Amino acid sequence: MSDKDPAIIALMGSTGVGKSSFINTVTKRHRLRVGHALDSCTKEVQEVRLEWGNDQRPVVLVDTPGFGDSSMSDTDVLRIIAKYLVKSHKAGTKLTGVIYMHSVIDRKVEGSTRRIFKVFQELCGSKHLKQVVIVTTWWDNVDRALAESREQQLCDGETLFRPMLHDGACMMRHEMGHDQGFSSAKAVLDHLLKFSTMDLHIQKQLVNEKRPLPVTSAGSIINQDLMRNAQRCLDRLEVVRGELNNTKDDTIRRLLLEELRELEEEKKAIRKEIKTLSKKINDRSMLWRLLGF
Ligand SMILES: Nc1nc2c(ncn2[C@@H]2O[C@H](COP(=O)(O)OP(=O)(O)OP(=O)(O)O)[C@@H](O)[C@H]2O)c(=O)[nH]1
Ligand SMILES: [Mg+2]
Repeated sequence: MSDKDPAIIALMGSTGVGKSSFINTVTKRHRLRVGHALDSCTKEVQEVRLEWGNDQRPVVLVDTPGFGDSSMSDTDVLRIIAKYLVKSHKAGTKLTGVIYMHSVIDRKVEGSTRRIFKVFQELCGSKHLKQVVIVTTWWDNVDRALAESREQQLCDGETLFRPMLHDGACMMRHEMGHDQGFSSAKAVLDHLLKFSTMDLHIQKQLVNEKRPLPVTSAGSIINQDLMRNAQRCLDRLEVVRGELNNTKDDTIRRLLLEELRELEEEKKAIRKEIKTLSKKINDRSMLWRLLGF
């Protein structure tokens, strides 16, 4: 890498944790749109270029759509991120660091948070974890002692951040403080800019091994969830249809018909997600055959 090549740092995480805000803080300008209501905000990958530090080092911060979006599935988000990573890998522009953002406002670390982090973990792989920082946000919105105890739990929990931290990633805080968060964001960037470039696990799997997205380590987590949901949906459809055939009670029939309608909608949504995850027709028809869709 020459000195002129920009250092590329990607930001990932759930929707609303403050990825776009972090970039705006770093640039000291409102370059990216941030969310205001409950709706998710960033819908595509956006690169923000800047000159960083005394030596005006070129840096590109890569904003990504958040997982758990109100209008996009996690499959859509993973596909958008994967597409960007493949394109940049093929163009020979490698990443220098990755930031995973997590809000300390999350009272409980629920199933979806664990799943999103697992996808992220698999996307990174186990090499170069020194170049990954888990950044906690929203410190100003939670009682300090409570936020600190949550932070401790996040590091201690066997299944969440601990394995990644154990393998070299680090955890840092992004706090508003007296300068609207600039110094804490600066500390994160300065830390990552010490490293040279690297490939993420998913880039190797998609580009070098030419794997389709559903059979990458990250894609397969979403794929398995889709399969489970599809199976549950199909099983329930069968039960509801059976019950409809066996009952004459109008009230029960109305309820069953309502459930049938909802299940058909869910089946349609799962089918759409399979289509998103598996662009190649062969992978897709294999999945559909498997599910009897
Ligand atoms: N109080 C507080 N608000 C924050 C913090 N970080 C972000 N916000 C607010 O949270 C909202 C969402 O922030 P964004 O930066 O759009 O979040 P995002 O991670 O980019 O979300 P997506 O684009 O949907 O993935 C905005 O209104 C921000 O002002 C924080 O640390 N503290
Ligand atoms: Mg955003």
